[in-house]
Amino acid sequence: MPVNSIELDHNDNGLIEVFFSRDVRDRLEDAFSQSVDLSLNVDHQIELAQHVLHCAVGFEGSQVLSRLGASTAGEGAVLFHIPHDRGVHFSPPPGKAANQAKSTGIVERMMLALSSQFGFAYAVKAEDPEVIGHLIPRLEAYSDFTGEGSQQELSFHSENSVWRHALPGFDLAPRALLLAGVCEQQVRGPTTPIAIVARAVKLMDPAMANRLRRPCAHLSLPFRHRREGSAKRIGPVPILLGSLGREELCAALYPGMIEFDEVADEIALSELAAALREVAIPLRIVPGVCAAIMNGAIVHSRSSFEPVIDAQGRAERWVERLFTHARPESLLHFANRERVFDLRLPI
Ligand SMILES: O=C(O)CCC(=O)C(=O)O
Ligand SMILES: [Fe+2]
Repeated sequence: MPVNSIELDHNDNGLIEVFFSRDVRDRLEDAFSQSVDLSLNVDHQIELAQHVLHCAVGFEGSQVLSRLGASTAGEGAVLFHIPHDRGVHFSPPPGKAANQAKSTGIVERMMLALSSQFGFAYAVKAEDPEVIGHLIPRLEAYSDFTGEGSQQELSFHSENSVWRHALPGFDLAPRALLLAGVCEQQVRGPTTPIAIVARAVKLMDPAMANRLRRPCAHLSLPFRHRREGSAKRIGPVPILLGSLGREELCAALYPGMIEFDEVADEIALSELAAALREVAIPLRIVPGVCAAIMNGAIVHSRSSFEPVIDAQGRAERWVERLFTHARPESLLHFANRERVFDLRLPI
């Protein structure tokens, strides 16, 4: 069995970095090198990838991973240094499958393998057709507030916040998200800062923080989830959840996503936003890293950038994203195929 297959580095800012030994990296790179097709047999591919990872890291390594996944170690922000696909310089052009832009599937299999520690891997149909989504800047989405946009900063947000409240009793928001780099925009590429919400709340006036614990906010559905004839927002709901020192933020702070009835609540949110910027951990999601982020305890953002896109529409930046859920039976109320769920608000 491999000894010291995994090493952890605890940063003062709260981020835990995970390094696999040379031997483990080589084994994973070998075992995961075949190209990937996520249109079929996703359960099986996840089980296989997880088995390979566990065999590579051994029992002690698996223990380390499961503690990170259970959040009993750390504050919910983990950066895995992973083997990755080599020689990939561009994303697939619009409309083309990811596996046409590269011949190996190392990043996807690493994400599938790691996802099991954080829950049940899935995607939301309104955003992604397969369990792993592709965050690629597109010219037609240049000024959108989505993962395909680039001109606008995506301010701090938790993912799919509305789905935490939309069906009372069913938390349909991801427990965690994994973000991994496939290729990188070399010049002036974006950053993906993250922030530990509890650390930010500690910097706030407690009375202001308490305002956000009241049902004070109306949350809009993410842009791509909105449907003709269906509600476009829910609320009022609290946006700061949880006990002192372990707060979670359930909101998206970019324009158009949140409305308050009282101006004082808006001021409280700007105070929180400033505190989040103060504790922010600068990350770049580039080849060789996979960030695992507990959704809510950690919020993430993406800086604005000018995307580099060639004449065929291929971007230099390509990030992959996967959600995990803690209670998949809640998702099973919705139509699904290969772990992609068609979430809908009740009429
Ligand atoms: O592109 C990134 O680095 C993150 C994008 C993001 O937060 C999103 O698509 O929700
Ligand atoms: Fe996001």
